[in-house]
Amino acid sequence: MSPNRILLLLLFSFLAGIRGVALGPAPLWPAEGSEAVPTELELSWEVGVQEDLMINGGFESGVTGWIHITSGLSVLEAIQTADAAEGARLGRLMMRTPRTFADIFIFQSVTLPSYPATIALRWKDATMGGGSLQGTYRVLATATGPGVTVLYSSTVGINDSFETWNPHEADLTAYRGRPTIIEFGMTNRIAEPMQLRLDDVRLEVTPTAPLFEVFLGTSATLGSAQRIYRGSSSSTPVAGLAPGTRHFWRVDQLVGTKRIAGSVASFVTDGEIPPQAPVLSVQSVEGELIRIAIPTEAGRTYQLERSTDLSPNGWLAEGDPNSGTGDVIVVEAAMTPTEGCFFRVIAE
Ligand SMILES: [Ca+2]
Repeated sequence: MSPNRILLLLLFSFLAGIRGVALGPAPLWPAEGSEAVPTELELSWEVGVQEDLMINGGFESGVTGWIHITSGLSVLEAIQTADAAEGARLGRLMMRTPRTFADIFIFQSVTLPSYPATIALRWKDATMGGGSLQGTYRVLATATGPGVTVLYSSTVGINDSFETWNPHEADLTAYRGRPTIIEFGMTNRIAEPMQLRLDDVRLEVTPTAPLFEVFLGTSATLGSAQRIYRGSSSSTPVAGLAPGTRHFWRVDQLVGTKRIAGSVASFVTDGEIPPQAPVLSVQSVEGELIRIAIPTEAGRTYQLERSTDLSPNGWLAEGDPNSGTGDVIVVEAAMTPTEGCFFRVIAE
């Protein structure tokens, strides 16, 4: 490693701290915002894979994040892609003036997470040269400890074409927990133009055997009181949920000593909210007149009944049924204070 690269490694290790917001598990079912979800169901999720460690790996923000040491030899730019499905732009690294035995390269320094995980580098490329055996193209990982690994290497020839993107994957698990330089470079052997196109460069950090904790409640605030599952499964059954009610849930992922919280998702259960039995209260008693307050819902009727002894067949209607208003209504009834009696309301 050249002194230049060591210095940059130190510099960018520290910038690496702004990256790496780990992703928590993603809900699979019910999907966020689902409605008419059964009140008995299996919640399921998938392991949270961290994918944001590279800066601008798709070159959609120009060449931001990519370090290009040029010495005037090469040009790095983000150019328009022909295929809209690939995003708007790709990265292009090319010789400015064809020269023999010239190195051109770009890199990023990334601190790979230290929790138990497999780490894969994925990218796709297309190369083009102006002569047969034009040069070599390689992808390297470098860190103190594991040293330099050639993740990929090939010859650049005249027959290469930009028509086809080549997808690649390389294992970086050995670099776990280390500040690592990931470099894409070419060496020219003959004085002909040479070009590398890159897109969708990303690191995927997949936790090894994570534990999950699942929280479920009817408020978006989910704490330990709402925890319904802890274990290594990717699903858990739940039953007896309130119908017609919005539920909130979240899955946290525990890897090593690290907790990675998922985002809160919500769904609405099927069915109507069952009507609540109204709770009566005595508003006032004046002589032989009692006023009873009944909380009501619009669209329902409320029939006050009275009994002197609470016997099952001893209840008698008191006045006419009252229509609910959505508010508290007050119903008056006559009673003899010295005898006492019981009131109830039948809501329909
Ligand atoms: Ca892109």
